Amino acid sequence: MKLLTVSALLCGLFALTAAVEELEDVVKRTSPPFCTESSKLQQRVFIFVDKKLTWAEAESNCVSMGGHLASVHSLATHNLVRRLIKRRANRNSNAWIGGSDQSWESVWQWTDGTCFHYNKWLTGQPNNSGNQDCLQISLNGWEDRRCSCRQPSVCALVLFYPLVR
Ligand SMILES: [Ca+2]
Ligand SMILES: [Ca+2]
Repeated sequence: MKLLTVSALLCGLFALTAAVEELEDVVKRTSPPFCTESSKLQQRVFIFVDKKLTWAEAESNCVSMGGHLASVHSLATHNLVRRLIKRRANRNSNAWIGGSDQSWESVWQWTDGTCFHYNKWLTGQPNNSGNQDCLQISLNGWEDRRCSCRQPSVCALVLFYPLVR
């Protein structure tokens, strides 16, 4: 019921971009200095964008909706995003999510500022082949890919911040 209500609300807001998706109870505790820890206190909604964009264009598109490319902090979230892609794309499409090592090679960061603790790299990845700095979520895991490639993407919008006393 909650999902339907939220979906209806967000569909109204973001009908141009994509269908609104799954809710996830996630994460956020402030933890200086470089990244923010996740917690179960935050709700996010994931949106599949079936337009072929570069990684930077995809992030800008997410920001224009008030979010970022999705960060993924658990196998459960990875699986949730994969289910979303399968359902919305009607195929097992690859997609951009919010990780990159553009700032420092081999130091992966999420565009939403959360800490990059969890990963689901496929065997042999990331390999930086031909200078690959952006994170693609593939069917069974993650790969680094050239940021200029164009493909669908997954945004995440924070719906709820708990009150901090
Ligand atoms: Ca790289
Ligand atoms: Ca690669």
